[in-house]
Amino acid sequence: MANQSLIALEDDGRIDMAAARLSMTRREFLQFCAALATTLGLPQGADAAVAEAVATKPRPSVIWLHFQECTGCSESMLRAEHPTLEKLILDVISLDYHETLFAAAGHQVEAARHAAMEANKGKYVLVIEGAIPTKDNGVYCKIGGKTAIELTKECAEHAAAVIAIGSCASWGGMPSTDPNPTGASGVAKVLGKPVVTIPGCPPNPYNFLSTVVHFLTFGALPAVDQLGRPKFAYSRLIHENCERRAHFDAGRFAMEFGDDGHRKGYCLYKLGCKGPETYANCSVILFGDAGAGTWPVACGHPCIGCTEQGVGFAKPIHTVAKLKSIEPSAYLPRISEQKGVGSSLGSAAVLAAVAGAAAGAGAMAARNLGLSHKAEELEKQKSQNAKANESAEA
Ligand code: FSX
Ligand code: SF4
Ligand code: F3S
Repeated sequence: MANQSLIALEDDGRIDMAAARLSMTRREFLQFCAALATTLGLPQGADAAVAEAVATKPRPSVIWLHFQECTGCSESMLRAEHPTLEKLILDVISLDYHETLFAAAGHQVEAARHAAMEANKGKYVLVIEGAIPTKDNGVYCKIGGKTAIELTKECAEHAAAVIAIGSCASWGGMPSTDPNPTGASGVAKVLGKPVVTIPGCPPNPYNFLSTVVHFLTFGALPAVDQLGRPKFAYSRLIHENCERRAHFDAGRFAMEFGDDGHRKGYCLYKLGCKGPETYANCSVILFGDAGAGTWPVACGHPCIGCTEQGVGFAKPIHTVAKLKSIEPSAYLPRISEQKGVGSSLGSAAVLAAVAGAAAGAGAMAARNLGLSHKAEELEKQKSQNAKANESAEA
């Protein structure tokens, strides 16, 4: 059935302008918004609302604080392999304060934060990266003379929404590892109220982008689970959609790194893979933009459960996981069948239909756009080389 809402946007000049801004064609832009709506599990027709919002709505002001962390969240968001992802993120938000990216320092940068918060009072989104040390009145992390506790409370007071990005900000993550000498805690614990969390160490930037696009489109954050994680991304176990799952079901396991089973791509359960007790969409949308198969398990390393409180940074890496579901996958290929290389937007969309809301078609679309940019660059290079050869021969 034709999507009338999207067709209605065909002659809308604002869509052309937005596509040009993002160096996309109109088709790529609409395709991307449709895929993003699928990722978010939105009903049919919502893709037009997403496209209109991304094209026309004022970008929400974002205040981004850093506490105890490695800056991996910002790094993974801004250092994608190709320009599409960070361009999209920086196009849908107005990053008005970010300690790592700001050129200014000292009082100047503090003044910028105050000015942005004042100008957007009640409307800005507060993003917190890193854990908050709570021991000894929070003395272990101070910025501009204020503790992370004070800054969190001050900035959250007039925020329209608070997002804890990364496992550190979500519940303490790596800095809270036993014996947690600084009392590293998550944002919700410090504020005493729930916030949206996007765990992962680092988290997948597509999950942040999709969350912000939801806020931009509907003025509200997406539905979350009991730990504050958006359901569209964290409602399924990694194990449910893992490409090695057929080996698990058939009892084929790698027993040691580098052994025959490991080299053949067998299941990593016995090496300590925490996929069976970790909720996240890594096995569906993969990770980063470095090419096909880029997520821990595909690279041959067990999932350490970085998105799961009580698993990542809590359980030893090589202890076996608790099985939360033993039902075999209904749609992944059996081990006797050829496995494709990487996923396509089409396969992600089919997966969305089968697996429900959390398939991450938007991530696939952005990835494919990046790959098509790469293909274009290669083509350009080829024709330049051909021309150079022609003129050399002449
Ligand atoms: Fe690092 Fe972020 Fe891990 Fe933490 O990501 S990648 S230590 S979740 O806060 O910078
Ligand atoms: Fe994949 Fe790990 Fe599950 Fe094996 S245990 S199927 S490697 S998620
Ligand atoms: Fe983390 Fe496991 Fe995904 S280690 S990145 S949750 S595969």
